[in-house]
Amino acid sequence: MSINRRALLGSAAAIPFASVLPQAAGAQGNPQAGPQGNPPGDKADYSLRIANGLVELAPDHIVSTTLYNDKFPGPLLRFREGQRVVIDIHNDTDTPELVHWHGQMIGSDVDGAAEEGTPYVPPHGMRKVAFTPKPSGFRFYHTHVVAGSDLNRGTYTGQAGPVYIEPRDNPGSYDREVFLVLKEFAPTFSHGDDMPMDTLVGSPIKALQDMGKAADAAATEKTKGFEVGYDLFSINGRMLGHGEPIRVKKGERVLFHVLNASAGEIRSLALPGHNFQIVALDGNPVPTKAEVPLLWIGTAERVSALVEMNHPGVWVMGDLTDDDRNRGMGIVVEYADQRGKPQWSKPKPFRWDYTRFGKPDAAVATPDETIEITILKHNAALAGFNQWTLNGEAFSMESMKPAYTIHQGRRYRLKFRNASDDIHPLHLHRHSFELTRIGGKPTSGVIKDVVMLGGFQELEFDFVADNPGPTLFHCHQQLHMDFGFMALFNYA
Ligand SMILES: [Cu+2]
Repeated sequence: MSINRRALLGSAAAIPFASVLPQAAGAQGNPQAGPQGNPPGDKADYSLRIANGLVELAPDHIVSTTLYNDKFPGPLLRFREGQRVVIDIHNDTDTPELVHWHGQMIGSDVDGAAEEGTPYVPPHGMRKVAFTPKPSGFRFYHTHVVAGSDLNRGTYTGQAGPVYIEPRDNPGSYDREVFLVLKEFAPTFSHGDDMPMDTLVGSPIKALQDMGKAADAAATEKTKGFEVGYDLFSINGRMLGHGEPIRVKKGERVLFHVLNASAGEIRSLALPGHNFQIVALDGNPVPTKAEVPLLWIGTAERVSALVEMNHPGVWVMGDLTDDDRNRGMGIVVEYADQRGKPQWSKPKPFRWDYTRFGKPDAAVATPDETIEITILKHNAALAGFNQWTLNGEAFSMESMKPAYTIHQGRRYRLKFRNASDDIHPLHLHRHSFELTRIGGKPTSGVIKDVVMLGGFQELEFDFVADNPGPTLFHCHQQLHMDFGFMALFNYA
């Protein structure tokens, strides 16, 4: 059965954000204008307004934060691949802002990272941006400013929203589409270390553990630095039990597009009695559509998964961590004609293995160059915050010195060695990459823009330098990127 997705989206009660209609109906962009850049005269297709506002997570849990268009998540923006869009970004706050178009291959001047040279949207000002969206699939947009020790800035706020770039061809068959945005609110600093266990396949590497131990021994501070914890958890801006349920019928095939919009948490998601068939990771179709019992989603990762509704009842689709789920990280899935209290049951432990979704033969192109990057944590080295170094260097926001020069057309392999116990969601701007080795296993065909690197593990991915302009690489944990875990690639 095939149903018009746009019509369904408009009628789906479970989605609290309506698709934003283009302001100028039928606006095709201006084919005469340049392909990218700042088009002062062009009429906007969309507008985003950055302002402080309130999110009602539940009647007794209303939080004040910075939002796009006065809601969380920000409006779902549906673009068409290859069709230029013009967006007015208004900033009603007192501080400069940046909107990053995560996962798109666009120019450095509009990508939304100051390190790449994107101009800020000035306080109480606006900036018009134009770009040609690509590639197709599930992307998102979020703020890219430094938060540092300010938990009212950066991705700790409510500045995140989904983007869907319509492909030229419609992939796969499903009855309807549901977007889920996972997000914590009310952040606080702590010294707790609640990194989830049993998340990723692969074993710690002894040499990396030794390197981590040596760094700990050399550190003047013996205790680890601040971490960020949260009081409130939500899906689509509502705590579990306080939003509209996802209403389904037996036999329906529902395509879930799940975005982890956290500032730094790794999330899990399970629906008792149901499996997820993974069709795309970070919006890119996977070569092997494997079924999994639950999802592990790193910060800023997206998972698109089909669920066949074949287990009638009223269920909690939620996070595996009881505390987080009980404080809101879940949504009710309700079959037609089913009544009663939503049921949860804890799934068996399941470790995420990206290679399950790769090509069976794992044959991969040979890179032109391999760059090795070793990641080290320096306990509480910066006024109580952990400092992060890549090959011994912490990124400097003052000098913004590029770490690597790359050449257009060349294929680069980045080999990461994680000498820390943290899982890092590694993100490359303006390019996609192909996983070539992870958790000790070779793979190919899995195309992503964020990937989780396990504690004391290694991973390798390849990217082709095919989008000239300064290009930022960083850990997507706000706390890590703000304290050194970034590097800039410049094209020769
Ligand atoms: Cu990190």
